[in-house]
Amino acid sequence: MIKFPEHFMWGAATSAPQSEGYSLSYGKSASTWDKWFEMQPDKFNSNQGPDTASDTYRLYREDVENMQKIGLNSFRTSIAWTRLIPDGKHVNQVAVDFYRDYFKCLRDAGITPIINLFHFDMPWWLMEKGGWETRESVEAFACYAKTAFELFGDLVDRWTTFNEPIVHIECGYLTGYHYPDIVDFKKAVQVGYHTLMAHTAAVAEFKKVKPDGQIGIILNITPAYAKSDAPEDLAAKQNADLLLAKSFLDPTVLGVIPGALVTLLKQHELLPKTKKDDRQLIADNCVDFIGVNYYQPLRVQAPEKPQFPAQTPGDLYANYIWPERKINPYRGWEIYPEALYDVAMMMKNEYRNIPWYVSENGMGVADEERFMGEDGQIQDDYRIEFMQAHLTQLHRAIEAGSSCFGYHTWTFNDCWSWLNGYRNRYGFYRVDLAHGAKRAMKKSGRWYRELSANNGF
Ligand code: BGP
Repeated sequence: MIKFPEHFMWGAATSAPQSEGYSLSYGKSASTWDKWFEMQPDKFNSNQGPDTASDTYRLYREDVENMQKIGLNSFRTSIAWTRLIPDGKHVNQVAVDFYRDYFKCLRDAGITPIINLFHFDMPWWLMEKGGWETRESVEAFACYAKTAFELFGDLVDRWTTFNEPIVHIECGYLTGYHYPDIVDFKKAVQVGYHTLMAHTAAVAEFKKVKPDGQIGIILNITPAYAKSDAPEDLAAKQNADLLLAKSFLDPTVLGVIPGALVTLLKQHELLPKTKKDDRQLIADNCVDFIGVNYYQPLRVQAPEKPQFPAQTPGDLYANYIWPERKINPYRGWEIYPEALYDVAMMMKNEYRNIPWYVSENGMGVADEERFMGEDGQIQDDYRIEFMQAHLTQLHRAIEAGSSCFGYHTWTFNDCWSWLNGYRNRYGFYRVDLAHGAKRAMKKSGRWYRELSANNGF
């Protein structure tokens, strides 16, 4: 039997925009998702917009009971900035009451809340001023963060600033999956820089408001795997590592932006606008822990005909499909549990063995009703196998000394997934949208209860 360390965190993650619903009710203002859906509903799978989330706003008490039934001892969700401070200035008391009761319910049930501040949900009022493109966003985020720490700091000890900052940068400014849906490498870098400074400013506020708490950031990282040892492929790997992993890991854990990243951006005329004191602020505000979201490895090769200076990241590295890969056909993502070992060892060997946890890992599958047994339960054995394979690699890394303190799956209830709506399901509980978002435990939920009770499998 594989046993995990004492007090290991067994949990699951979601986000406010994907779970709460009531996206424009109870005083909440629009985020870019609400506006984008209003402007271009056809972009969204089955016309499912952000209002079609899993109704957690209404059902959170039942959800907390359901968490207990599958043995969760910890849970991550986020606060919707647009619910808490709808106009950027005034706190919405209805939101305060909701989040306080939600977090209190979690604590009373023995479930440690980990609360995140930004999960791709940019307020529309700020987007109208340029969103993360403008430096004003840094101060606005710091003010929101401080407010949240003050309002909920007595109930929440562990906080994170951003979920996967690379994703809103790439998807919004390079690949068209998030608003504003443009392709502009230079703006993408500036957006990334302001996101980093917003994170840094929030950590600085946290240290003042809640010095006894712990703050981290959630990153989607793995080391990049090069197609071959040819120098061009290795250069592509280095570029990908710098842009996608080290860009946030180095400043947040080690307190410095890597010199090689600055050189690369300079060569390609992509350096962002900065302020004099930024470097010191970064150095002074490292995180206490890291969350690693891991779904698929990053495989790269040298780009075929790169432009100089680079117009997109595709001029610095190209994606590579490993011929032997195993794939989740619904999501199109490679399944490669070994990378979890590699990222764990990277945290140990290159990032001062900082405490970290797996903050998301999971498998999205379409049309899961195909797997419904006679008793009405979804028999999602594929998901159990997926978790077992990843946990085996994680355990190997812990045995080798990596400081991993927990494992959270994506996700607890089936939830809304951006442009993909409800196509792929990830939850331990099925959500029946046709019947008032009714929840039903899948086989994986039962398995997770055993896992958590035995602290291993
Ligand atoms: C992560 C995000 C989540 C979630 C998950 C699954 O990158 O943090 O918000 O959506 O991926 O991916 P998807 O929903 O695109 O299938």
